Amino acid sequence: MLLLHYQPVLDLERGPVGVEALIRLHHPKRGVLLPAAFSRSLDHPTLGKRIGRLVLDMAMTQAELWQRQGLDLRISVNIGPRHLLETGFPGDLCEALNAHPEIPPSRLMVEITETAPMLDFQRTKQALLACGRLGVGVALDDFGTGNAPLTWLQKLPAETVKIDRSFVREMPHDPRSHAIVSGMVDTGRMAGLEMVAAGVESPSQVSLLSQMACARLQGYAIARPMPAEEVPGWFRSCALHQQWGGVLAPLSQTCHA
Ligand code: G
Ligand code: MN
Repeated sequence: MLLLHYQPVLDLERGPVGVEALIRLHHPKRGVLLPAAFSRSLDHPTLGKRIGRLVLDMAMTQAELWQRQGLDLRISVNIGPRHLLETGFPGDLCEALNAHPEIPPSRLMVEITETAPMLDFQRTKQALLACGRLGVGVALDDFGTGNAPLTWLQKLPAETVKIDRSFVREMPHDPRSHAIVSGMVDTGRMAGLEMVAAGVESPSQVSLLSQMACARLQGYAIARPMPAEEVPGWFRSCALHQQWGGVLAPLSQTCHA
């Protein structure tokens, strides 16, 4: 059975801002499996699209449940290249939004990796423009690795960029990774983009990112992906902390899931 876990994104100045929906498979014998264990199904020509539609609907249904509990969360959904590049993708997005009218489209964000623009740049651009027309946000995920050129920052209609965890991981002990992250954060800020550092695992990474004024963080240092029912409690306990800048110690004691 497919299920979603949710990983919070923390803004060091404003507190927690949203969650990313992460797909998992509940295997009767092997327990909860990560996407790598069933990537063939996710990439499958027809199954990939069906899973994508299901995930959109599950995430929106969950957002609606949280909203009824007074929790207005921005929710990010990872969209695979097969689904994004289908002509029916904007229609699927529209359907998911229409099925959950209580959730404003701006609360939904679509995350895409480099694969879709590498396969078909123009079509990716059209799909992302369609997201924008619907009022849905767009994030470029795992940014900076593989073949993601800076032209994409220039030409793709995205307002959020997620800095790949490989740079964040090396940053404390590798000056080049530090320089790359710092450069990406500055470039993003000057371009009016919202920069999110992904895979933040340690207090030293948090303090370096905070010094660079990269306010949005996601990773084990903030919270591990968690089942939906744990999310309201996590947000409540985090709301008790008014000061976020560099305060990972109290954060990890109370908010670490
Ligand atoms: O590329 P994307 O951001 O969609 O990947 C999310 C995946 O990364 C999830 O499967 C999640 O479990 C994992 N993840 C989340 N936070 C961390 C982290 O701090 N470190 C590492 N190594 N993996 C993480
Ligand atoms: Mn993602």
